[in-house]
Amino acid sequence: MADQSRRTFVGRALAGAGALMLGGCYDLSQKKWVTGILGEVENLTRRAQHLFAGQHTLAPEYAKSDIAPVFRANGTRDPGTQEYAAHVATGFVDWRIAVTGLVEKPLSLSMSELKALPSRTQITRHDCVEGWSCIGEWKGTPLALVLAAAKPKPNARYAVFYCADPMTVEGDPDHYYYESLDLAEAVHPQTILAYEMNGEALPVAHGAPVRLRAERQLGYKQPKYVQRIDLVEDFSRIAGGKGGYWEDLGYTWYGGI
Ligand SMILES: Nc1nc2c(c(=O)[nH]1)N[C@H]1C(S)=C(S)[C@@H](COP(=O)(O)O)O[C@H]1N2
Ligand SMILES: [Mo]
Repeated sequence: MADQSRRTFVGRALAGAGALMLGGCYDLSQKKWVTGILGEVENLTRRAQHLFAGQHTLAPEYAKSDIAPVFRANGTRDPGTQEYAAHVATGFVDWRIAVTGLVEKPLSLSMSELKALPSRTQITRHDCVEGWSCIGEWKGTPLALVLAAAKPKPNARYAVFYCADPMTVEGDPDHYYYESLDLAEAVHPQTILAYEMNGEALPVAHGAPVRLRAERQLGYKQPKYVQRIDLVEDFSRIAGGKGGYWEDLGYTWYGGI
């Protein structure tokens, strides 16, 4: 991230946070309801490309030998609610990811339904605006597949991700981490709902049971503990109106690297 002013702002905003550096294909599913999704993905991708021109470049991918021995966890490391603790205790069998809003077919997927979809594995570098990076391997379901299954309506422009971790926001006791991407970024081939990290189930500190990886985006655009994806035309009336928890506090909505 080369934006000096953003870095300075972030540095001030997070003073005391202590940026410690630590060493740094598709397989087809059998599930019946998956049938037809792949064709839908093509339509959706074409439409998104049309809306937002020329966005098909891939983020760099790395070798296994580049994987950081320790991947730093940042922000929420455990949502700490009773509900979340109950999910941890039961191995997330009841965790669901809902797809709502401007879709023809709202969905609610269990983790096993999500994992039954084709997956992608990618070794990428995570860049946080606080000034640290880590390379890790992520496996998950391309978000394009999930969105295509829900059949976005023509006026859907953004995917808003709602997370299970409460954040402290003055005057708003019921506020959770949230983020948003435009549809082009949402259906990018490296945008996945990741449920494995470095070959193991996603740890709690990194967003168990499922977090977003949008590899051309900064760290704060990668929501952990995702429970709902809402397709909207406009996010100006959601929470602080800026499209994400950190955006509402002053970060730019566009978090591309
Ligand atoms: N739900 C949730 N998602 C989140 C955050 C958070 O606090 N809560 N922090 C963000 C930030 S700023 C970063 S850098 C990454 C950190 O991901 P990691 O803990 O896997 O390193 O998660 C992002 N997604
Ligand atoms: Mo971050």
